[in-house]
Amino acid sequence: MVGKRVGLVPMVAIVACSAVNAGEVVKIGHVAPLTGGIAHLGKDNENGARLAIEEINAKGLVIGGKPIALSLDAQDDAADPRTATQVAQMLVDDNVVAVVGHLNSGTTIPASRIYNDAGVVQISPSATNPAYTTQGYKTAYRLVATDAQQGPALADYAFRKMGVKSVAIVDDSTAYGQGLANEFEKRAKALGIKVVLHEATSDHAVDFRAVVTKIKGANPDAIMYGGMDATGGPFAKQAKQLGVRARLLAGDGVCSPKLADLAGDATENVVCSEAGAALEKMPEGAVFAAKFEKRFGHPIQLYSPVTYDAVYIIVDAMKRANSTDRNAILSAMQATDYRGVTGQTSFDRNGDLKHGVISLYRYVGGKKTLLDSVTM
Ligand code: ABU
Repeated sequence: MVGKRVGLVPMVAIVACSAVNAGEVVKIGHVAPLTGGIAHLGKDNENGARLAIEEINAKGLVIGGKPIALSLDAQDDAADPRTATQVAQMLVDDNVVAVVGHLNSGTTIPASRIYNDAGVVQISPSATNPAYTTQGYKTAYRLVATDAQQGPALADYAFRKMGVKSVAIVDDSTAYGQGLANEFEKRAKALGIKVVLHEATSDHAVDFRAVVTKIKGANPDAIMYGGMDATGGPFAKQAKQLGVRARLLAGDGVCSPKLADLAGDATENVVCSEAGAALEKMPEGAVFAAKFEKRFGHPIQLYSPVTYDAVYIIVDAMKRANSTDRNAILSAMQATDYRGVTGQTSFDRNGDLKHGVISLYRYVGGKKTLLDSVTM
């Protein structure tokens, strides 16, 4: 059994005192960037997982006849692929039974080899690059749709609902930003949208004036930005400042409430997607949002409902396996059929959702407003 015994309290007393003094501590890892430009998204993910663990512990968890206390082993990978693999190895060595993470595709994918080698279930709540689940790793699971769904959904919306006929594409050269931009480009071209240029920047870029000037010269109907809000916000702002009137299309990495702070009134120009159901369409979305805000003192950003469900899905696997052993959890994962805050979760044979959803938004008065939902 993984974990360690706490103190020498008799078992009867342990059970009577429920999870507060439970005998067995079982660690679940969580990894996301807690430093750097997207730390707000990382903390949001972490807090979703934390809320689930606190609830489960408060209710009391018994597995294999033993009371269990869950502990969140929360780590920072700084959105850096190398740090991600180091942190993954540390979590494996620290005997976590499963991991929720990582946030970025560029960290989730390299870390997945380490979890696979150790037989540790990994559930990414937000990495959308399709390659994560096509490596043949039995440990890799994902709770959002992929960019092979998100990119085409954005292009379809731009073409059919916004009348976009020409587009400039800019990506941040990451596994996520570049991958999403490429998926968007493929569908855009198939629809007959003219791609006037495709430029690469970086996920640390702050000055977009050169690329924006180039785009201005090409005068497209829309710009598609593949990247996160930390760079997408300044990009949108600088485009507006330089007089670009094209609409800005972006994926889930940009589609946060914080975009309104980062892009100012240029936010009104943005149409973005989330790789999951909209909070208002989730069966327990409003209840979750209220609980989260009460606990942490601020609203959710993006994928905290997903990390919350990820913890419950791991615990559901533990219950069905009647074990907290890594291998037993892994064996039970594939048969998951769990109804949580985000809806019903079951996995295909790669570990992807059987039924992904893409939600499309715009910003009205700085607030995300749902435009459309597409079931894939
Ligand atoms: N899906 C958006 C952010 C995470 C990532 O895939 O890199």
